Amino acid sequence: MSRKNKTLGEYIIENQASFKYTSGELSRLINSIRLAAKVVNHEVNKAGLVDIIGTAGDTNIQGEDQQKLDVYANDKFIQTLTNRNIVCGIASEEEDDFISINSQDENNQNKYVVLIDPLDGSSNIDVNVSVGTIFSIYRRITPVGTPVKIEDFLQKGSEQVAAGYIVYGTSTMLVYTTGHGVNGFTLNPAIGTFYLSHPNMEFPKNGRIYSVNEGNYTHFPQGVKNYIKYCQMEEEDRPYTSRYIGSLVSDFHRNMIKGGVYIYPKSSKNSTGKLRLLYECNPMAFLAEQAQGKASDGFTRILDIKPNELHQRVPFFCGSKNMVEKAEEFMRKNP
Ligand code: AHM
Ligand code: MG
Repeated sequence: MSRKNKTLGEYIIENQASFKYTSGELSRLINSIRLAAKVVNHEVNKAGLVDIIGTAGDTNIQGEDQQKLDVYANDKFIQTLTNRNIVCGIASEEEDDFISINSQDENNQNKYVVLIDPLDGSSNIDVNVSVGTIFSIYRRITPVGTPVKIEDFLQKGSEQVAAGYIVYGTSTMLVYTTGHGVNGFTLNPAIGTFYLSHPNMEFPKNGRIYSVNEGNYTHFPQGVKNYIKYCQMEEEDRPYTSRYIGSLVSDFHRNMIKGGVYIYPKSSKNSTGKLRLLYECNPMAFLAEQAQGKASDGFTRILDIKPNELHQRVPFFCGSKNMVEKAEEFMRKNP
């Protein structure tokens, strides 16, 4: 990658004026995510070399094993955001409750809360498959200078001011939006700098990839079963190709570049699906819409759902607009 590409730091400064609120606080916040991403990237990349893979012997609120790297990434992001005194609250997949940040400064004027999945797809870590970090940023709704409350976190996705992900893949990328399209930055590991490599990312309107865990097929709603059969049918530009990494960030990233749909539906075993609304689906939905794609729970726009709890789960249909709409058509007929 040549030096003429803009760095993420330069991009943030140049585009600060286009943010809805221009105090520079959001820029500092994105900058601190950039910093934590580099630290986590360093650790993820040496996962095979040192004794860091495996479980930490603990479980998170959903009763899942926490991998050591989940814990590490969680600590790093929380540490960075806390130390730099930028946000007033953080919610994380790895924390049972939200964290209220008491600034040293009595007149803490911090306005932003961050919701984060520090290391998504962590079952892929010990087999050297891409994992990711997902983040979502809101302005608090309770008065500045007071401790944050749950309602600061339970805002509709449409209220997000920024969202993004980091994919730790064959190369490490940070992809984010502040509501003015989606831009992707690739890390040059030799010098530790992110460069703008994918300006104005957009989902192709149509795609030929469907990403769904077909192992759960028998438990899927009839609408999803019929849509999968439709994808496999020998007709027009079909059959489509099936690609499922089991790492939301990576599946989303590939589908945005190549055109495709990601589906994690409800099932007879799990009435609300698996993915978490606040720190997985909402940020991805915001990115999808900013990239001309679409995201719904099969019926309703994800960003319009009013959350009622921090770790709420929701069925997720996300990707190329026409593909999501086709899947929704099947869902309406056979919910
Ligand atoms: P996690 O937050 O525990 O890592 O779970 C989320 C992940 C997504 O990245 C991925 O798309 C999905 O779970 C895969 O689930 P499954 O193995 O059930 O197909
Ligand atoms: Mg996750």
